[in-house]
Amino acid sequence: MAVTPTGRERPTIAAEAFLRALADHGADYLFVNPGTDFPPIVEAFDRAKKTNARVPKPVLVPHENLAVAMAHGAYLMSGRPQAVMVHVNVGTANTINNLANLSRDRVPLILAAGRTPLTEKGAFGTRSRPIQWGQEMFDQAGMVRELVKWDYELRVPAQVGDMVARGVEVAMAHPRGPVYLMLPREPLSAPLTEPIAPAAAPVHPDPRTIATLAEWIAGAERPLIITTVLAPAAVRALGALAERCAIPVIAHSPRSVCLPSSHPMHFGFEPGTLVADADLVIVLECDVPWMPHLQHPPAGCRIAHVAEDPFFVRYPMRSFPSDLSVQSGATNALEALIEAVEPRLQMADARIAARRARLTERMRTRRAQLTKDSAVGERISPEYLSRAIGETLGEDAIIFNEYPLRADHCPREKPGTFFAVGNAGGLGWGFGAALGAKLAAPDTFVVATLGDGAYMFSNPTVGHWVSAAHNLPILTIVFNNSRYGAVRRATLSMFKDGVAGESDGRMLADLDPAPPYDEIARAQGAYTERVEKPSDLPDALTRARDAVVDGRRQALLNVITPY
Ligand SMILES: Cc1ncc(C[n+]2csc(CCOP(=O)(O)OP(=O)(O)O)c2C)c(N)n1
Repeated sequence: MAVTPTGRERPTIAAEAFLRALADHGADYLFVNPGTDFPPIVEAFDRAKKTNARVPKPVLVPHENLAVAMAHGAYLMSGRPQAVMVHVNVGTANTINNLANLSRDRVPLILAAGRTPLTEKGAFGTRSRPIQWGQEMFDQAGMVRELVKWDYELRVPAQVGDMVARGVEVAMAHPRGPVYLMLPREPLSAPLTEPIAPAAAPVHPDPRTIATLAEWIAGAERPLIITTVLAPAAVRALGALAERCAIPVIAHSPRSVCLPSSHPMHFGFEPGTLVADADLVIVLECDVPWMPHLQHPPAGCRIAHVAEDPFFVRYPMRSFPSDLSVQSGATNALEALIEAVEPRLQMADARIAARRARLTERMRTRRAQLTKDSAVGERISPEYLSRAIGETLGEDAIIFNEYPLRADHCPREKPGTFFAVGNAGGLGWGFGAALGAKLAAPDTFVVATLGDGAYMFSNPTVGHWVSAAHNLPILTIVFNNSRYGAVRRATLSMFKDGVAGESDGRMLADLDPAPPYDEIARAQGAYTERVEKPSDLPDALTRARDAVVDGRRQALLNVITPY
């Protein structure tokens, strides 16, 4: 009950219970883009302000796709479930791009949407605008059902707490992922009693499969681990296992730091000859370990898949061979493996030492090549830019990369300091994810490295507004090559000798004339520079970092880098 200014008691409405249930289940924020379905939510937030009820902090985001990206970034910082609420079917439609990214990245999100009022007259909250007829759908959740684990519509107001509890439970159950709730105005504004509820446990490996894999590791001549995304605890465990057993690690299409760059077993990002030579490949939390049309392990090579969901059951087609599946979170699996492998290594010591020596030599060659590739040239190459970012911005900078950063050249030593757009590849993710990370971890220095195409997809006016309005100073670095490089490369990879090749694949890939991104962002209050000369780059990066870290101001570098 809340008390009105006239002393009258107000019964709690379902929207208040909804917000409190979100907070009770660990949602610190509700990223919102509202509409005519929101009056009960607005009322509930205002009541909470008055009564000091614990509810998520409301974060207004003027585009739904950016709101979902922010939730993604906040989760990567906090590990806690996130919540977004949007306007009925049309707002839901605008979330789908980043919802695809977040779904493939297994981020537990409560995506809530209003639903047009169910009734045409009579009930409190009934239809009051013509659009509320047009916005009704036969199956609103059908738009997102392929991307969410569960969906539910509030029909009985008293169920709202249980509905949030169930939604969080499903979202947090491994493998994690988004769920979708629909909240029509009438039940959301109805009076009721209150909620509360549970949490889901991580997945542990079967000891027998771990024993088999430990046996295989101990007996292997040329083992290899390929991974894509790991939590910080798993990075440490992987570092220990790879070091102890001299197993090279490839981070294929990585979405997190998988191993510190300087780790002696970090062999970069392409499976290449290592996979073609291997006699044991451990595919660790990795959906696509190699590109079947380019390479594959040799016949007779043992292949083990270790992941929360080693079968990637939500992928319609995926047929990498497998001799063993270990269904477990990576940290639990690696820790169990380290224990199980040790007693089996006595007979393997000489073999491991010989392999370590071979790999050390190979690493020397690799490092020399990397130094050569990122050397300063006449123009700013993406390799040089990536190295300068890694070296100048410091090891604590948390980088959100939407494609252009060359991971080979950007040293990342600490787990949790690099994240990349997921395999769904929905452009328009990085800027929002970086803003969400800054919100959830305000004391960190957050950097978004974006292609000029990706930056435009991110809805930059909205992003810079969010940065200013919610006081979220981050550094955005635009890799400006005035083109969709990826589209051009794809065209040339198929039609280099076709007519498209004659114009260098520029058709549909050209972004000239490039807008003055720096001037536009400056008009929205950012510290900005346009950087064209390689010699200017380190100082420009330092000034931009200082503007963000010391000046607490958002910054943008428009770096001209032809590629
Ligand atoms: C929402 C969405 N639309 C289109 C694409 C297809 N796409 C993939 S990469 C790319 C170009 C990216 O250009 P940019 O960010 O400038 O990076 P570059 O390729 O030049 O390094 C496009 C359009 C996509 N991934 N997502």
